[in-house]
Amino acid sequence: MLILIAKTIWLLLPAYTPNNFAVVFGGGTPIDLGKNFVDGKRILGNGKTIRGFVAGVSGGLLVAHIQLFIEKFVGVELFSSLEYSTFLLLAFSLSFGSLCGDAFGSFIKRRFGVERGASFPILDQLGFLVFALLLASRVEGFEKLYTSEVIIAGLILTPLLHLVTNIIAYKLGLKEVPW
Ligand code: CTP
Ligand code: K
Ligand code: MG
Repeated sequence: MLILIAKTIWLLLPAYTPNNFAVVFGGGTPIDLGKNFVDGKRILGNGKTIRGFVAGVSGGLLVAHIQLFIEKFVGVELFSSLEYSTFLLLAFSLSFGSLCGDAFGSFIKRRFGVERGASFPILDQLGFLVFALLLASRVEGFEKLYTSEVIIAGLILTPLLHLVTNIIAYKLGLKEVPW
C-alpha cells in the first residue's frame, strides 16, 4: 500500500510540479491576450500567463530529469527503465498536459462565471491530472509504468494531497483560506 502510494506520487510528480513553477515564475501577458469569449467573459483570465505556461512545462521537465538522476543514484528503475527519448516524450506529455488541463479548467470556470482564483472543486484538483494522463497515455510503454492501480491511486490520492497541502499552507500562514 505504502509502496503504491510512493510509486504513484513519484510517477505523477512531473504532472504535479508544473503549476508550482507557474505560480513562482508566472505573470505578464495572459495566454488569452486579455480577450473575451463569445459569452463576454474572459476566455481564460489573468491567472493563465504565457510565462507561467512556459516556466511550468520547463519546470516539469527539470523535475523529471532530477528524478531520473535520483533513480540512477539509488538504483530504482521507473523512469530510468525507459529509453531516454521515450522518457523525454513522457515527461513533456505529463507537464504540458498538466498545464493544458489547468488552462482548460480555467476556461470552464470562466464559462460558469467563477472568478479568477476562486475554487471549483474536482476540476481544480483533477482536471490537470486527467489531461496529463490522457496525453501521456499516447506514449509507448505508458501502461508498463502507469498501471491501472497507479492511475486509480492517483485519482484518489491527488484530491487528498491537495487538501492536506492546502491545510498545511493555511496553518503556516502561506494561504488565506484552507482550500
Ligand atoms: N499561473 C500562471 N500561468 C499559468 C498558470 C498559473 O502565471 N499558466 C500563476 C498565476 O499567477 C496564477 C497562479 O499561478 O494566479 C495560480 O495558479 P492557478 O491556481 O492555476 O490560477 P488562478 O489564479 O486560481 O486562476 P483560475 O481561477 O483561472 O484557475
Ligand atoms: K488551477
Ligand atoms: Mg487557483
